[in-house]
Amino acid sequence: MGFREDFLWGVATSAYQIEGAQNKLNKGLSIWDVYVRENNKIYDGHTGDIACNHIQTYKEDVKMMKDMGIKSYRFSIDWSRVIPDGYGNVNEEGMAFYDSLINELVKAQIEPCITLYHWELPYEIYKKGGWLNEDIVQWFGRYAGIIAERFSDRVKFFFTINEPQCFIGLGYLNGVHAPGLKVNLRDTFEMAHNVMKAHGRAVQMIREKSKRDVLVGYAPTCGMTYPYSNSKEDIEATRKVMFSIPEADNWTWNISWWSDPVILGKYPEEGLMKYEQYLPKITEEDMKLISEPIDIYGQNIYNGRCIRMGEDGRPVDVKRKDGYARTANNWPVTPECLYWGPKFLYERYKKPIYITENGMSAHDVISKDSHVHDDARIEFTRKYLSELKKASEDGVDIRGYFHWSLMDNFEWDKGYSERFGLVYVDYETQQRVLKDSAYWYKDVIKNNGNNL
Ligand code: GCO
Repeated sequence: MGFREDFLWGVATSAYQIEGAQNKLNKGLSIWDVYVRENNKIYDGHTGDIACNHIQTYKEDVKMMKDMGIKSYRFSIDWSRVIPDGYGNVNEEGMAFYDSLINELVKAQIEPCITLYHWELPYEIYKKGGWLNEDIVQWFGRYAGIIAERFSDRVKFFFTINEPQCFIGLGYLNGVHAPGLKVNLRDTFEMAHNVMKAHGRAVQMIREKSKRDVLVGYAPTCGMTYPYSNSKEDIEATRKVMFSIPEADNWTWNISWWSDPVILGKYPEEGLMKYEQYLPKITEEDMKLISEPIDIYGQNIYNGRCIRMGEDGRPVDVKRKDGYARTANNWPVTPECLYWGPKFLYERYKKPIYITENGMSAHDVISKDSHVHDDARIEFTRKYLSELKKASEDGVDIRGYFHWSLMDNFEWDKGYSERFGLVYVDYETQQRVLKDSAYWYKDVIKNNGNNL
């Protein structure tokens, strides 16, 4: 009982959020490099220029992970660092960095998991239309193949795209993430379709170029749902809401539009009807490409909505009580979503699940005793992991958990004002301090979660 023997206990980061050295090692510009320089877009004018300086400290950072007992590290490759314009020459200096990082991980017996796209769209591709230009399907595929060919001898796990909901929704609808646009709905649907085709092409290329059998996955996100009570009616209402299709003005934030095509090979009927007037041409060939079989399914899960069945037989959102527990960035603390989310996802998609991100932001401080006492993060993670364990015991095929994040980092439009790490980063000195939660997590890993 509990978690599988070979459960993958990990931590996650992404390139722009930690690497720094944005204009070094012959890196090309990405949309984030440009966006952070626009006026008033990012909290207090912060940028990822230095971030956690990971490009220079990666050896120490890997050692730190080893000391924390971490079994697996999910990191992303910055497309613009390895192919500066996105489609042309490969930048050896950029490749050499990831090569060396992977070697360090292997030496430390930490399983490397690569995310290919955690939002660093090469600026040159953006200038050519970015996700609206269908050529991106081939460009992204080529990039994926180059990475697989070079690293698959040491890397077994490849996740194609991270949170398409966010980079399309926040980047092109709400305009709060790079490139900061508010475009029309038609364009966003077309971009989304290209994103999924690019994912499919990447899966093909990873298989074609890999030097051995690898595991290929996808890492979307979304608000989960959980029932108000264990009554059949509430559970049914919750399941329904989880896969429901929102109104068009909020369309990107959902699960089934982004996962049904990839895993089930078709867009959800409800969406095809609701969004008909905005959709691009969708061919059978597209659907075949999009649903190129994957091995594993990643989900970034942070919180969820509580649902019950209403008197009139329609699901309703249960209002949270005043003073409901929230993290520093005001996200509700809803551990149940790590039970019900994976359970519903597994029922529908029947793929092995990895929680590719979960964690919380807190206003951490270094205490007088030089430690960081982040009890709230320990309690948060204990509760969430206990729910995940329950799901695993109920037969949901859960294979791994990656805490977001290894260390405090650049939280997109919020800059460095949010701290998500198990490790505290003093940005002035680049000193790392293991928070109490890091020691606690080490113990959880050692006991395979049996001491939660
Ligand atoms: C996301 C990204 C991460 C975030 C994390 C906390 O979910 O937006 O994958 O890069 O930093 O989720 O917001």
